[in-house]
Amino acid sequence: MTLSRVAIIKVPFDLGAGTRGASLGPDCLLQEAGLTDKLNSLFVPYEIAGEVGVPAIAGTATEAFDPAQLPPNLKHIAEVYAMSDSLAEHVSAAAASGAFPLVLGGDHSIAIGTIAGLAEHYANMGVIWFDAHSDMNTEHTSPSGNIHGMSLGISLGRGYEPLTKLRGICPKIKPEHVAIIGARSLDPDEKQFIRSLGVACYTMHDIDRMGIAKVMDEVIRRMQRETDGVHISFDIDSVDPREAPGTGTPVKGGLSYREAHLAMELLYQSGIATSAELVEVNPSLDQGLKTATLAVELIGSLLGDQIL
Ligand code: 5AB
Ligand code: MN
Ligand code: MN
Ligand code: MN
Repeated sequence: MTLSRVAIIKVPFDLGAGTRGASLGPDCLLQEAGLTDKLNSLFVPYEIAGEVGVPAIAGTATEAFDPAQLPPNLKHIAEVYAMSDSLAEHVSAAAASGAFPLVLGGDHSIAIGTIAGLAEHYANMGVIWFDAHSDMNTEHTSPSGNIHGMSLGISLGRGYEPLTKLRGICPKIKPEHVAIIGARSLDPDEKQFIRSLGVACYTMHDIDRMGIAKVMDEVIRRMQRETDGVHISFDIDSVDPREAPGTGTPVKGGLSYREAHLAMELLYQSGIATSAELVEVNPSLDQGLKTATLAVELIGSLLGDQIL
């Protein structure tokens, strides 16, 4: 991993989720839960390279689509669109500077902008998507209308066109370069889509059977063969709610504390990661700083914190 410099981009945005509060994530992680201290202790050079909050929605959004023609079931689409466009710009600039972009959410809709910015630099980017969910709904299949449940599908070119075509490249990533890890709550149409595209989806069933080490070895080897960069999109709800209660859509039966850490440690050792984002920590639902602290520790493991 080229860790010359980590460019942290804060995204205090939670309008893609059904529950408010993930917007408190970036500051909670950096300050209260000690991410800046962690990076200092690891001697990882970093800078705060930008912040994208809830944008003023005049302008950008209305150029891309006619608000009068909006399909239903896309909650806060104008804000999500404007945030994604601005975030893509920040991430693209960070990647262009040679830094390792580290995006702190925020809800998982922010992956639309992160991946859009990265796609300007990688023709065959791999994405490892740690999540209890697959986030592959569209406005036609979503049971909630919450865009954080659509971001991986949108990056694969499926869904609302102004978002799939954001900044020109569509699709941003190819199905054969994606691996979902930790899935245990998939909507019926998402299952169909995963099967029809042949997306590698390591469910909790697979992890129980194979062990997380074998799963990671398989994913890492494939990424090394077939991709020119690898983005780690880590939804904290991939981890079991006993360890990560502070999140808006918890699902029991998730990754254990050590499984999550081992996955990050193996990624660090492989050196394949070129960017990362940590999403869906909701400090207002947390038990103290339990979930935020876990998130900081996992980022540490991804960036080189080792037991010995
Ligand atoms: B998350 C659900 N599939 O679409 C939907 O936390 C949940 O970013 C989405 O993974 C969860 O509303 C989105 C039921
Ligand atoms: Mn997610
Ligand atoms: Mn999730
Ligand atoms: Mn969630």
